[in-house]
Amino acid sequence: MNAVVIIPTYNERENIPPLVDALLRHGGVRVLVVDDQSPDGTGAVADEAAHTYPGRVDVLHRTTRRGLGRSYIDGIKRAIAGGADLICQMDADFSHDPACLPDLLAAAANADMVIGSRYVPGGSVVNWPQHRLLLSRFANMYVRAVTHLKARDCTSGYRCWRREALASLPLDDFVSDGYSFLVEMLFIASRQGRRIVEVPITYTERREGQSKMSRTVILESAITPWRLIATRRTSRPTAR
Ligand SMILES: Nc1nc2c(ncn2[C@@H]2O[C@H](COP(=O)(O)OP(=O)(O)O)[C@@H](O)[C@H]2O)c(=O)[nH]1
Ligand SMILES: [Mg+2]
Repeated sequence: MNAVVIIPTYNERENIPPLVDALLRHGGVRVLVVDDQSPDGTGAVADEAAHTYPGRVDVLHRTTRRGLGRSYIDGIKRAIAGGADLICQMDADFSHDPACLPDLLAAAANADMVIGSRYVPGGSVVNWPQHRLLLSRFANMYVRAVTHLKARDCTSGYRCWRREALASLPLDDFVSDGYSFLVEMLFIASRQGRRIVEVPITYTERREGQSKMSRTVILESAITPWRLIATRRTSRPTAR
């Protein structure tokens, strides 16, 4: 197996060393940290991890405008250029359990895109305050209602893609640059007729560091589904 896990980071210095240790226990897995010049020095901590695990940890230090979507675009391009067969996405904060990674990787044998899902049978959310859970449940209902996506967890950031499916997304034409990027990826993959499956995960609220969820993020997430259905009616797979 030849898999890369892309981890976007902004102020995650406490999380990166234990997360990298946990992920690299799985054979055939490499890690790509995409850091946005975190003021807390996450970039340097990730460089140390790269030094500890030569050839298995790579760090992309972004210097242009920060953003989750932009970070993923740069990371995905690097992962594809690096020849990975399976490319995963996960948060740095341990809300996505590294122990679930083999389930996602295994499910990619019969799917183009695998979603680590909180909202399928067997999935769950631990330690989230009521308002955060309601926001997430509402966001999913909203996205599904507007876009007609079938997935139960359209906003999950724990995912595994087969390389071809990811490489055929028109990354340079994406309309969202924040968290909505995740919904846009799923929407386009679905329009392209990709096989999308969900595997249950237990999502646990972060213990270290702080969430970057903000009003701007929520506003962009409210608008994006409408923009997607307005501008993406004709998306078809593009051979790359
Ligand atoms: N590179 C990069 N990573 C980001 C940015 N914003 C958030 N992240 C990372 O994206 C992941 C999810 O963010 P988080 O704050 O945990 O959001 P939440 O889980 O929705 O509360 C974490 O790994 C963050 O460090 C950003 O602007 N740039
Ligand atoms: Mg988080």
